[in-house]
Amino acid sequence: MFQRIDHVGIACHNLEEKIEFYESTFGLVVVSREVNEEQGVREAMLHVADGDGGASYIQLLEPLHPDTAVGKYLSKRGEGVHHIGYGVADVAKAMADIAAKGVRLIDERPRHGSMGASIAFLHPKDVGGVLTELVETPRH
Ligand code: V0V
Ligand code: CO
Repeated sequence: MFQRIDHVGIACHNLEEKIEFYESTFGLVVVSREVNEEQGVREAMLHVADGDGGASYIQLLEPLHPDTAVGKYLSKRGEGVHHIGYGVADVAKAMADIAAKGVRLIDERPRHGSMGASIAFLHPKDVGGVLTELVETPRH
């Protein structure tokens, strides 16, 4: 079902500061920046590696407001790993297959994600405390 780890999402207070840290410490390069109003985030994708199933990234996330998914996470837990995004070939099919196994979907239908992807989240309480995202990248 999973092709690769597409990205690891990291919650932070200050996106520009964290980008600077990841660039200067690890030599990673920002390949995309977006504001996603629906998800309540300002985010950047930093390319890590290319593989057979596609590329992998670090996604740095700054909340647009305190009352958002990432804003609440920061106030409760502080900065750190927020979610794991797995690459899938067909997000709608993956959602149906996973829901059939009793895992709650947060999204009833796929949403707009970074770099034109279709994304959907699984509830962390049904995945051992890990917020899990399904990512279908656009076909070229
Ligand atoms: C919350 N919880 C988490 C969590 N966030 N557990 C693990 N990892 C996380 N990131 C736990 C929290 O500690 C609570 O557990 C419980 O879930 C309920 O949390 P809450 O603070 O009351 O918040 P809720 O229920 O209002 O919202 C939690 C959920 C929400 C996961 C439902 O954050 C959500 O809908 N997330 C999906 C959307 C999202 O995260 N968007 C931002 C990334 P206790 O304390 O009760 O035990 S956008 C993105 O990745 C994009 C655009 C992309 O990749 O392209
Ligand atoms: Co993500």
